[in-house]
Amino acid sequence: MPSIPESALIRLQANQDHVRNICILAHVDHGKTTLSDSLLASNGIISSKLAGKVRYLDSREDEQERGITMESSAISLYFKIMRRVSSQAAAGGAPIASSVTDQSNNTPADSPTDSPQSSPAEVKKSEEYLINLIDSPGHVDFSSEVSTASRLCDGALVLVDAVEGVCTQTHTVLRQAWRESVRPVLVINKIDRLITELQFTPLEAYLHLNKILEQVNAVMGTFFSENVLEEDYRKKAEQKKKTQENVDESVAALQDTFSDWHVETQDDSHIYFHPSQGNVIFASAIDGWAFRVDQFAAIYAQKLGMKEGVLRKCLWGDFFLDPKTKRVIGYKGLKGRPLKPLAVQMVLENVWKVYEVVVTEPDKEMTEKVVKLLNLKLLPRDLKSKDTRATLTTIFSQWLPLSTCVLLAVIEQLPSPPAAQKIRMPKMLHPLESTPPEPTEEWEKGMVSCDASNGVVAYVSKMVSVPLDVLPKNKRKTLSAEEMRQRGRIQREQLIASAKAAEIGEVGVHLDVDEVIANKALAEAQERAAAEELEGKEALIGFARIYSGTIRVGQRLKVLGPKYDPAQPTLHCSEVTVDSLFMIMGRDLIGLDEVPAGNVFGIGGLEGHVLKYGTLWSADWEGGQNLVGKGLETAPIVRVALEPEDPTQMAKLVRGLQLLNQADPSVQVLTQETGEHVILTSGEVHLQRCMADLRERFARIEISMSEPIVPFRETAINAPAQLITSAAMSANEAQAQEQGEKLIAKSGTGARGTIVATTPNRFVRFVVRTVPIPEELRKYLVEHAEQIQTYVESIQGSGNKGSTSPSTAHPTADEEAKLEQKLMSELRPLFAKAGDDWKGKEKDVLAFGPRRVGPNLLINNLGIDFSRNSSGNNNGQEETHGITVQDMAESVHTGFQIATNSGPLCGEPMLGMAFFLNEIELLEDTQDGGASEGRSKMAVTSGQVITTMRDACRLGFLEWSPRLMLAMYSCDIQTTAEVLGKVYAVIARRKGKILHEEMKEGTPFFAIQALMPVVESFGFADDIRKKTSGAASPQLIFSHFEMLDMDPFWVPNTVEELEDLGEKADRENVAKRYMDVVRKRKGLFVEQKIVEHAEKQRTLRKN
Ligand SMILES: Nc1nc2c(ncn2[C@@H]2O[C@H](COP(=O)(O)OP(=O)(O)OP(=O)(O)O)[C@@H](O)[C@H]2O)c(=O)[nH]1
Ligand SMILES: [Mg+2]
Repeated sequence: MPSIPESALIRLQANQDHVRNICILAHVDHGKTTLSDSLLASNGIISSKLAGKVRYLDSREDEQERGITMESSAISLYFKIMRRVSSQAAAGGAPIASSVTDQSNNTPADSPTDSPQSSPAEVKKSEEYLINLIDSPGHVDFSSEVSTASRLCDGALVLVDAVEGVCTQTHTVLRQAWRESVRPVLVINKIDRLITELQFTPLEAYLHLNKILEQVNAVMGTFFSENVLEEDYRKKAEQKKKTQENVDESVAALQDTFSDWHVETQDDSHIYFHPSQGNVIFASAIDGWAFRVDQFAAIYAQKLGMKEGVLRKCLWGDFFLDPKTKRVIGYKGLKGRPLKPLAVQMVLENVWKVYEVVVTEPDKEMTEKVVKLLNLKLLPRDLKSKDTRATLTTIFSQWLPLSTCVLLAVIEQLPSPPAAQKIRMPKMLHPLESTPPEPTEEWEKGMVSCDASNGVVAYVSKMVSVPLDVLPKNKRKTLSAEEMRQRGRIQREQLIASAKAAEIGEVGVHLDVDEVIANKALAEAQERAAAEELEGKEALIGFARIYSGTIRVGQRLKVLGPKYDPAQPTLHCSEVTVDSLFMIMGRDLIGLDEVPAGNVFGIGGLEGHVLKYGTLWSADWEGGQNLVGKGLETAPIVRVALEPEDPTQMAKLVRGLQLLNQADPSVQVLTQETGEHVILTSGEVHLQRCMADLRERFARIEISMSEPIVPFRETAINAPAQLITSAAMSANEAQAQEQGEKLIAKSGTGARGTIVATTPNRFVRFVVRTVPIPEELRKYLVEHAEQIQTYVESIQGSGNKGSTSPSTAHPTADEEAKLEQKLMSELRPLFAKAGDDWKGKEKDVLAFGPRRVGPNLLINNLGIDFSRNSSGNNNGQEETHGITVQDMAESVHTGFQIATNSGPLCGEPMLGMAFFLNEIELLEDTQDGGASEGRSKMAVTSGQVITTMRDACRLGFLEWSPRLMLAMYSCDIQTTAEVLGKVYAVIARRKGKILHEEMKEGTPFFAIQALMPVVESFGFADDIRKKTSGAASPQLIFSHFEMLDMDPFWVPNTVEELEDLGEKADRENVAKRYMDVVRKRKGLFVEQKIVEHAEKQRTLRKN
């Protein structure tokens, strides 16, 4: 097939109604890249024979090797359809579709719907479309790529494996699409597996497919009801506010009931998938076919003499064909007769038949019959071919071509940029409002109407690193055959001319044979040198979507960073000149002069201005709006320290890390206090990809990598405490502890965990009690981290606008009050349940920690207002040297933050500890006799309060029985029954726990869900793949922290224990092992016996 000229694609960019921006989303390995292959083949980018085999968009070497996509890639496709313009077409007749098929090529028929209905009276009108397609990775490590892709698109093809059904990532991607108002079309892929692998009959397959549809629709249903409930809550809150302002309560009650009715009557039918609505495609990407049931409706309508529209509605569901009357009947009309649903009889059986005669029970004669029946034209060569799979693909490529079906569904079902932006933009700009207001600002109008003549608004969702030699300006021009012939001809003529001139002895001829040859060689050498210089260098290109205006090369634009806040328009904002624009074609880029609104494109010249994502804004407009959205990033959990093998190459590594940080939205690059360079990645596969990138592209040096560093949490429980040895503290801390024994000590009289502490200058004395937070409350704090963060930010934000996180909408004072009210009302019962000490204390929570938002609490138990703000009027508190206890608030708080951020076990953050500040007093100055006054005294004291508070919190913590908490992965594995035992063995060896195991109904597959400590998970995926010969592959997602119920300080103490276990304790203390590894890494003191049993070595070998 011919490849599409670039000019055709560029021309279509301006025709907004004929543009579609779509992405392919699915669980890992459900066939996204394979499906995109067939679409590429339809544009002649790859040969159709190779479609489904090359996985063209997996252009990285490691992607091909591992067979999974790691980076999303984009490509622009051209699609042409012929529409029948006739009265029939107006009534909903199917268009004739054809991707640009070369008619001279050996593919005689374009489409299954071509022949049955066309009549000479009909006029055919061709329509051209541009489809910007993004293939995304399905592996959970790369889920940030899904957020990036869905932000840029208006529609999505959501793939589901017909055998595996709805998996974890299917759920995630559907949610992401829903959140971004991206309209989905469902593709149930790998139907061939139902035929060849599971050997289902068409009826069994039909029931199975229905089950999958139900599963997907159930997922969609939950999103819808969540939305409705949320909106309902918002509406009620608004109404309540109104009624508080004026009318009496009876009316309010009435309104309440009305809103309840409203919920029930909301129509949700449009969100579900049903084959009769045309939003479900059945496909086998590997065999290159796909269909929607309406294709069959077009064929059978004529045969049965029915209206196509009617038949389309009956082709899936409980509808049957009465053999006597030849009428379609419902379930009731069956009257016990064993009829098959129309979907089975008219659709699936046909597909099954083709597989039967070609693959499962090959029969040449039958194949020929079927081919004839389907009105296809196959070459005898194809029919005779021994390769049954090839015959199958040839038949299907004519009968049910995948690209035609999928692209047609995209065009019919998914919205064009103007249609999509009308709905998506208001939601994106006003996420907190149920009915977004009419756009008033110029930019808002431009975005909503997708107006190419307005000012520019674009969103860069990702920076992509491309080799410099791919850029159009650097590309060696590939000459067409004609151009090459032309060049050869000129060179030959020159040679002949010079030879002639030499013959007649003409002087003044400049070109002789040698010169021409030398010139040619020189030109080639120059070209080569230029190419070599570019080789290995990378440029960063922004991957963007333009919502309004037309962007041109040379134009000046404002770049708004992710932290941009309209309230402070000068911060996080810079100006750039657009250096170049590109259409992204997989591995290739096509240079463009301009890009109109509604397209996905690449943009150069942003390096140094955009780190990972940002908004482009017309330079003419004042202010701006931040379009950064919330993604579904998995928390980066695996961290490793890196260093170059050759220490002199440090600069290269640093530069490489910078590039990596820019090119990958979900990696975090840090430099630790120790000077180590650390990267945080979302999982092992992600880590491997980052390392490959660094080694081969960004740094191009050998890099050595530390063992993965896994986070732990420290907590304590109410159990008998072990004797704490100095291992709990570093040598320094222990020493300080000894010296300061009198300053920080446990209270002899107070309850467990009470510490009395005095600052070294003996000016401030306080009593703080550490208590483990009861289970329920702790769970709440962990699960509602996001809510707490919003709350904390809103309090900070109101006092200090601008330092808040880069959210698009700032909560107003009203919303702040609401946030607080909600949080308090939820905390109250939990505090009340926690015990007498806790009751009513939710109002006195001074801070959350660590990082001001974590799951530990600092509680004011002083009975006075203890906050910095109130220090102005010192509430009659005692005052010494002009300093009040309130002045200490900040330092106490900081001490608490430091302690919770790095606990006493191994310097990891605490989880679930509360610190009650019971007393604080300023003592009479005893040391310096009041010499240092006011500010300097304050400075010294506040520093000392921080450290004293920190140590007091740590010591208080150790009064309880300490525990380590392990980061846990939740692990989903699909596997067959044969290797189930092996899977269990691998999980058990890695200290995993099986949560549940379920047989997937109707399939020989088991779905296992397990939990596994992250620290034990390295190499797990490879291990399990090896042990099961690739039959099982796990998906690991960080789930939560779980307590390892083992005291890291436990040693056999009592006589019984010593008797039972011996001095060494045969049972290894796993908690201690984990703790010591971390302490060793951090350079903290580790108590370790180097020689356990110094016995004489014996040789066991007998003579
Ligand atoms: N039997 C069968 N196998 C298929 C089909 N489509 C894809 N596959 C196979 O499924 C495997 C995964 O296909 P990919 O296209 O790489 O899947 P993907 O969704 O792109 O995977 P990620 O990008 O890693 O998430 C490959 O081995 C394909 O050959 C199909 O329709 N039928
Ligand atoms: Mg893929």
